[in-house]
Amino acid sequence: MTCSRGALIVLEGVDRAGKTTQCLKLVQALQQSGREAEMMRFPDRTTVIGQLISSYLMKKSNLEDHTVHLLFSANRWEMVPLMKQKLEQGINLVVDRYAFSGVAFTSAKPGFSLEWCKNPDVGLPKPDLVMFLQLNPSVAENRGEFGTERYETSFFQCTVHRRFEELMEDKSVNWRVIDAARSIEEVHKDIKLLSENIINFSENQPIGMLWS
Ligand code: ADP
Ligand code: 2DT
Repeated sequence: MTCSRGALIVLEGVDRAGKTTQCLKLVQALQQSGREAEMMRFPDRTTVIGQLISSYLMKKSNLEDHTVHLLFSANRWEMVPLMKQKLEQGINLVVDRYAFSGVAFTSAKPGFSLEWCKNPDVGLPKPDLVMFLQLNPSVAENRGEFGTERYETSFFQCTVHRRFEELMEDKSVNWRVIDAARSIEEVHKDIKLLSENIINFSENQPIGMLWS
């Protein structure tokens, strides 16, 4: 028996744009409507590579900038067999950050081009839909104090936001910009509708390869 595949749906955006809140709500809504759906997040801090990344983010260790970029990418590649298996089983994957965060954050550091940063992630399963939760970093700041992890400063977040905007110029990726300044429910309504549409559209399409 053939079964239609699940969709790969990614949420991106700067810190506190509401990605985690919306991923959780989307998975719940999809499940309630009878669809199979699971959430994933990157970095996945549970693996050996993820623990190296987590220690770096918590400033418990220092890693050279190219090295940590490649570790973030490796942390995605190590999940690819599982992701493909789930998608082929018809499970929709809702992913909190993906390669786009990888590129936006590293290329916000001096001396890193978008092109160099994209390379290690070329060929990853291509998301059927990437929703960018658009929120002015100054509004995001009002959603609570920054934490103590690396990258959690307004200056860095503003540069990351600009890099995301450059990435969104690439029309080979199915980007949708969501106004994340509205209420949680209003944002959710848009995300749910776009997701349901892409799930129906993708079910008989092959899984694509990112940036290739
Ligand atoms: P992210 O995963 O993008 O960092 P979170 O989902 O963790 O963001 O949300 C960050 C904070 O902002 C949380 O306290 C959350 O409850 C709050 N929040 C999320 N979405 C909204 C919204 N639309 N309006 C106001 N506050 C929000
Ligand atoms: P959270 O776990 O709170 O989302 O923070 N990052 C993420 C990178 O620098 N490169 C990547 O490839 C990814 C996926 C964004 C994780 C932090 O790590 C950054 C914030």
